[in-house]
Amino acid sequence: NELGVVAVGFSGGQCKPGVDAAPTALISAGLLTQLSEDLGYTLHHDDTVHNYSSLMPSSDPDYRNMKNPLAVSAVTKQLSGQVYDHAKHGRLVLTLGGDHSIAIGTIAGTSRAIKERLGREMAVIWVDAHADINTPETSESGNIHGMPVAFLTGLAKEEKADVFGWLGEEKALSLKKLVYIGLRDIDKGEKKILRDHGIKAFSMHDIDKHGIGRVMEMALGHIGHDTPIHLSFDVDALDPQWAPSTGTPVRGGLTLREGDYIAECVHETGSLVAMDLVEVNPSLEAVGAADTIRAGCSLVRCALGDTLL
Ligand code: DIR
Ligand code: MN
Ligand code: MN
Ligand code: MN
Repeated sequence: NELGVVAVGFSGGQCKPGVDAAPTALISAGLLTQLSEDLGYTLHHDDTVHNYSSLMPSSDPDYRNMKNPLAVSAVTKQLSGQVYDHAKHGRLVLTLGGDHSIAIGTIAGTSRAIKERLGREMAVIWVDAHADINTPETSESGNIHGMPVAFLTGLAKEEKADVFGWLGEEKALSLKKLVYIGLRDIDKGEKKILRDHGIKAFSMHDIDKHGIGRVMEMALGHIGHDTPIHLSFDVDALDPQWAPSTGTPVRGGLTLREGDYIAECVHETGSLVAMDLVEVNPSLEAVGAADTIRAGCSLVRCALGDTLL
């Protein structure tokens, strides 16, 4: 039960400060202690919340409509190496964000390690109110945390090495191995991408219609038995009632139990190889920060094997 932990204090994929403080808040709430003492993991952690300050460019003008392109690219490139170094040893990798742009690094790192170790393509379960599949051209905000899936799947391409060109030709993630859960705020350009490519997605409508139990059966059925799974969990998938302290809250989301249930089902597959928990922003909604942090800790514990009975 070896667990690699990477704490990423980075907020440059969106415009609100504070999301960089999430790893410290989650760790101070006892998350890592619970994972080692209650769940029995052997932790591999450098006891550092990385802010990648040495990688920050002195100037970072918008490029192809992207904000902070050099910073996000440099951080995610470095992070992909950190995650890869854990995953190549067969460790489960937990990354505490940070905004969701960091998934460019975590998924690139896990995907490469799984290909090398097992000769397999992994699947990604992306739990989020948003699809984060904008290309620089379809994005209305220019925020890269709305684009990670497009870069990872090759829908968005860029030659420049210092603007995600380092991702290279080989796709980190196949569109066929991607499943969304919890969607409810999708930009117009993203809807067209989801439709045109037939991407598997379970929106809040599907959860209302079938219930979370059936939705998880269908989502895991799509991925197929015995496929390594990277779970990328944006805390804004939860309803703001449970997780108000996040940059882009959207009403009508998952209950705390539905979120935990998703994580529990992924654990039960025995195929989880990595998890990201992102977009907790303790500086927003001061009153709700403690609830949001508590919800984040609960999601991680459930994905890592905590059970009710
Ligand atoms: C929006 C919001 N689709 C964008 N995305 C967010 O900026 O591209 N993702 N908030 O988590
Ligand atoms: Mn997201
Ligand atoms: Mn989101
Ligand atoms: Mn939107």
